[in-house]
Amino acid sequence: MKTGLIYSPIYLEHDTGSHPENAKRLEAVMAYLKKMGVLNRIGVFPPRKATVDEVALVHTKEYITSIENKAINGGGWLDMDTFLSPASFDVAMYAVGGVLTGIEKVMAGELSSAFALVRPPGHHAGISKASGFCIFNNVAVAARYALKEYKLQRVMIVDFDVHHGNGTSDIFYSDPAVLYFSTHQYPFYPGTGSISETGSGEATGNTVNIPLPAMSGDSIYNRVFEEILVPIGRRFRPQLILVSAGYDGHREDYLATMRLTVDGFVRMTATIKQLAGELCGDRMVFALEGGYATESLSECIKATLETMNGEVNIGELQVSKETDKEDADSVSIIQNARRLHGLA
Ligand code: OKP
Ligand code: ZN
Repeated sequence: MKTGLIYSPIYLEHDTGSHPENAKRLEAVMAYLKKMGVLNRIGVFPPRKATVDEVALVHTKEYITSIENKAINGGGWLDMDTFLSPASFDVAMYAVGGVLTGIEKVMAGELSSAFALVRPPGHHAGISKASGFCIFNNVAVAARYALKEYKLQRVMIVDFDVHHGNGTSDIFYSDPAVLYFSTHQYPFYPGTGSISETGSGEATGNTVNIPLPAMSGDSIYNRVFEEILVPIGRRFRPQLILVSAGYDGHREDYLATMRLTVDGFVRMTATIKQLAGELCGDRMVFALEGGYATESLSECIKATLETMNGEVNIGELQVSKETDKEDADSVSIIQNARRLHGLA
């Protein structure tokens, strides 16, 4: 079975001008996928629009209505970083809907996995708050939708965006049905995501933060995925894996200072795919979060799709070590996280 890409040019209509999170990102990605022949092998499916009731699985109706009204009145800034254009409410409903479309096709067995190439991103959005370029929390709504609509008991969210997904983390902090795993540069925007945030009540242990020092690269991320994500996933036994796929940890990205290369993203994707194969019949849905250097963003997404679709020979990949900072700091973070989460 195949991987599908969920995309529509409607996503270009969230008009943020020259903001780093702008329409050129997806234009560049689609042009590159086309030029490189990827779209001959991976089908493109249009997203549906999410309903207000679906978005309200996470967000308050008051918040949803306030965004709709602000857009009707011409839009404006929602916080210091987050812009709403007149079309942005509709586009944001399609961004949530894109991830829901991916879930529907994967759950129906029409696709083995899906990548929702959406904007605006979602992982900083809280139940009644836009922030960090995010309006609605696309992946969080998708997790709740999958639990409800398909009567699942356990969904795992893997967030490899370079920023901590504080919105997603807050939403599921005490929800035992959702395991939230995040790697992120730390200390860094938005400031949350320390290793000691592990969830609360019945969900204690179901929030797994791996805060990494600036300049971390392929080898340290690979160790984190093999030594922490794999055993955490096997213990939690998700029935579906959702991925907040942000590419701003790439070494060329100008919003952060990590050192990942395309091969690093391939390895992370391959590890997630291996877990999905072992635990949940391959079912995984990726949704775009960050990634602002359009050239590396395009290369990373191409490589992610090819890896998801089983076209990459993982055995031949080298983990580049030269420039990585795999120092005492990051090694001790892995050891501390393993101990804290009962893996060592
Ligand atoms: C969105 B995503 C201080 C700088 C804030 C916001 C970054 C949002 C990133 N005002 N920068 O996670 O890629
Ligand atoms: Zn980010």
